[in-house]
Amino acid sequence: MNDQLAGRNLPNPLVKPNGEMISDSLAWLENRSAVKDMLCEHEYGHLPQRPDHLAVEVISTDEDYCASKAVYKKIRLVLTLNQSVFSFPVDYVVPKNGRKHKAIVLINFRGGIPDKYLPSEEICDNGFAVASFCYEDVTSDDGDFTNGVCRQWFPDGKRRGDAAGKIAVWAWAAMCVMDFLLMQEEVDPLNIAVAGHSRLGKTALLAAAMDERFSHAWANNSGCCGAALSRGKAGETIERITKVFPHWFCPNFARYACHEQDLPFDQHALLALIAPRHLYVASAEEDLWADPASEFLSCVAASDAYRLFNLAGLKHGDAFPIPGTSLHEGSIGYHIRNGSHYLSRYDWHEFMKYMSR
Ligand code: GTR
Repeated sequence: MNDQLAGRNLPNPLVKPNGEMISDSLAWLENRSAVKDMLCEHEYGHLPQRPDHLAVEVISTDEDYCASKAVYKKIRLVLTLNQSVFSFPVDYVVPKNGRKHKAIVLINFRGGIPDKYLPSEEICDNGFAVASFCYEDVTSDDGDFTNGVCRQWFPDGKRRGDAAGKIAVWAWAAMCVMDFLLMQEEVDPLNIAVAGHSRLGKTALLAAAMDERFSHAWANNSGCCGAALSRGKAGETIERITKVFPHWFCPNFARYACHEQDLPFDQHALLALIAPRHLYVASAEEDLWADPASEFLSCVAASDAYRLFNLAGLKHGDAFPIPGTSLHEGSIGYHIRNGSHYLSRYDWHEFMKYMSR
């Protein structure tokens, strides 16, 4: 594994720009904001400022959801930003047994429950609360920055080189859902995960890197500019992703198309920002566009930051894991399953097992 990593020529997030080595957890925590700034400046853009005020409007309540095992609330989060108001809907389901529950924020492709990516009954049966929102209810998945919440920040639709891309905006919205969950007394505030699949897996990683209130991050098949290393990556590359989805990133990121070696970091720096909290990366064997090997190696590389906290990071063997393998012992969890790009029941069950440990 070390040979494979050496071949990628990765910048070390534990070395400061002045060459000083970070060798303990305190120095790492002090340097975190510099690493965050670097990722924002060159790749995702700076996240907009937090709302001045957040209110919750309940649209409907079903006290008898799933044979009365759970409560299902449809709500709107009403955010005040510089004197204007923006709101978006959230679906919230919580088991009905008077206990405090671990919770998951799912950034989803669609609203409403259940959904093919959101098996709400099984999630409750495993003892979790879940709050999910549709990413396009926050802002559209295209280059138009004048709609949804983006209208507040980019009235003429123009962005500076380091301004938020859409991934940063969706991550910002996940942080607002975290604000909501922290107001729910049936939620355990120390066990709240952020999760997403594919482009929304990239988003979940950014949300957890930026917001330490998330105790767990789960990126499913997140690939390029998500969990996967950019240097030496197979499948989707920075050149391709910045051509097809330039709006996901800040304008500065286009510089690195075909020049990943010039980036002052690689994706394991994003993962390292989640240390010492729990990180979970899931790959699929046939998802070669995302490149499972680059997702796995990135977890191995990010483990250095966990070791500063005397944590193992990813506990793995000498070979690349084969499909059907789950590595659940460390503070970084990982699995690879058979099949293609998808957020499956298998993925949910493995993640919930990991988060229940
Ligand atoms: C693909 C994209 C990937 C991934 C995926 C998705 O087309 O190239 O980076 O994010 O979309 O979100 O479904």
